[in-house]
Amino acid sequence: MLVTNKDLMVPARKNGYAVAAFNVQNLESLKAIAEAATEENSPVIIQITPSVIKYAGLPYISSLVKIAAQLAPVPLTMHLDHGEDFDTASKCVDAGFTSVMIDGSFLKFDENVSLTKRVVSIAHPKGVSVEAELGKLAGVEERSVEEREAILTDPKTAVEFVEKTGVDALAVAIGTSHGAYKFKSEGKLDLERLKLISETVSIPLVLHGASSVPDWLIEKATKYGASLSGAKGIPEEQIKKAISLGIAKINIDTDLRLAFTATVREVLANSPKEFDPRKILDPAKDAMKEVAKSKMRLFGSSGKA
Ligand code: TD3
Ligand code: ZN
Repeated sequence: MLVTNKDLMVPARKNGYAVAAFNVQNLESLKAIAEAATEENSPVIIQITPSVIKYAGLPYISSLVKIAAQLAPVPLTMHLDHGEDFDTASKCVDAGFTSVMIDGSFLKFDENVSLTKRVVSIAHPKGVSVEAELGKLAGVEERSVEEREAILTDPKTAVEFVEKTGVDALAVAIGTSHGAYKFKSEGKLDLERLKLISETVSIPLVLHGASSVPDWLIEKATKYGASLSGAKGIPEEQIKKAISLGIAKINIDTDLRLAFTATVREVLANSPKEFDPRKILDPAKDAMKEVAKSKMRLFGSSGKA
């Protein structure tokens, strides 16, 4: 069934686990996630970025997610990830999304507040959840204290932002960034900052850029020809601590992409005579599913459907 992000995140924060939010691009990634959620008896957030809307087309991708939700025996949501402007969010609300993110993190505080409020004003009357972001997802290694303060989420401002906008979830910047190259040295989150935020902000908190980029995936991809030296993500222990401090939604894209393409490389390398796309994509879908299942277990959402 199709539910809202709020339906999934509020019990998660209350009970100390997090719901995985996985990005989908096509039939294979969607099936990987729906099957993972079914096998783990876990709720899951299916998210779509504006660039996927351009790639697949809104009617195609939203119809696929709706069918997946109808068929799945576990609760699924259809969420816009990093909605870039009011029009995109509004189109997704009209297309039946049950949650939208409006990412005004690049704007000045007051502009972020007013854009977010505008999205809340059209989403809430239709029962659609809204996620917003405060602070910037950028690497903070080797930066001065002042630079870090300008990038990471300020706990006092976070309370004010949530009160002024009425959002359902807040994405915080605590040292993560998107993609496979998050850190040069050891991967580390600003958990002290997260603790301060969660002491005063009671709505569910969201962790973007949360892929762990595990060595075994990099090794597999590299074995079959990928060039990914220097890739580094967030250690799983740090993720667990973040969940204990109020993170209730965790965005994962990179680890799924790595799992999928490493397997495509493996199949092509081992079966040079193969040219049936299904024979290449089905094992890749299964590899993606296994990574999704392991995230559900790590985040504690398995069995919570
Ligand atoms: O919002 N997302 C997914 C879309 C970003 C482009 O990949 C994330 O926060 C995912 O983060 P990660 O660590 O998987 O790149
Ligand atoms: Zn993100």
